[in-house]
Amino acid sequence: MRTTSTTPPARTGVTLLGLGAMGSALAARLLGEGHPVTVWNRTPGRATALVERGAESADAVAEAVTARPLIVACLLRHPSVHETLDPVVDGLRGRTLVNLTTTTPVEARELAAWAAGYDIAYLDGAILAVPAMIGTPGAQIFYSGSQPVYERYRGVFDAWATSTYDGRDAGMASLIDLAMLSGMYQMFAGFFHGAAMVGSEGMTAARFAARTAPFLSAMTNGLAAHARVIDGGDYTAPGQQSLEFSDLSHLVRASEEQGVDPTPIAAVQTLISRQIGAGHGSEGLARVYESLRAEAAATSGHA
Ligand code: FVH
Repeated sequence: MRTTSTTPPARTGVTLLGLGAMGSALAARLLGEGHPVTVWNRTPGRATALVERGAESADAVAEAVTARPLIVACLLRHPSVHETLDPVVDGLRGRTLVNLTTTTPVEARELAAWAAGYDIAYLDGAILAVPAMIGTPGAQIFYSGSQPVYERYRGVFDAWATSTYDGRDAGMASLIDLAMLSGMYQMFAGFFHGAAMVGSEGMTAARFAARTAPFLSAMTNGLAAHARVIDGGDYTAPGQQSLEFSDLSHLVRASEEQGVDPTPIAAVQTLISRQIGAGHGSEGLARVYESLRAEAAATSGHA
């Protein structure tokens, strides 16, 4: 098969920095797919099983970053990336860094700018999977930043998960990831609150989960309709549940009457009350979105 200069070799050599639960899973998957892999971890002793499967273990991070053309960081948070790479940045010049460490969008953009200053091709990534899912169709990894890097190393990325490229803004993958996780954890908080409410009368969380899971799953069918209203900006359009109808003070009261902390549902009621108080009671529930954007814009300049 004729290869072009942009076609990576059949099996790309990869350096994996960070052999925690996720980094180890990423390295193991690449080994299983026949990629040459060099691994490094701050605390020695985490590479044994991977070396037995054929990985090269680098004692020093300076050795690790010069061992392969593609360097993947799977550390802990933003500071750990700089702590690891700042001392060896000269070895990274002209190479490619894919950062799968969880960072905020602003931190991802900072790393992209830092990389550009040292002629390092940079792609940020956000993993939506637990380690055991790596290599299975259910795993997702979002990428943003250098599109040439994304296209050049798709063979590596697709070995790990279903890959999505979210554009040249290096912060976008992280933003989408954290926004989705925000919805997930608020759903979990709602479940924990509901379980506490029924638990106050002796219903087990398991029985409540069996009742509420199908309901919550069905309610996600309404997200697209809310999205159409938000994107269209017309909260007066017919067919919406009004904010007044959505007043949740009775849910807050019921929680308190059961002796259950109403914090999760009280937060939603606060958002609804804010819109009603501003005179939008007859408009659709989705107008809560405008409160959330207004608050953010007031403090971070994203008007
Ligand atoms: N595990 C998961 O389910 C989630 C799924 C979604 C994405 N996350 C993110 O992946 C990054 C790594 O997560 P992890 O599960 O591998 O985390 P740990 O098992 O705690 O391993 C952390 C590794 O990072 C190294 N490390 C921490 N601080 C530093 C530092 N200052 N300098 C250098 N390395 C550092 C740590 O090394 P050591 O403690 O063994 O010496 C581990 O290799 C993470 O961003 C998740 O949010 C996983």
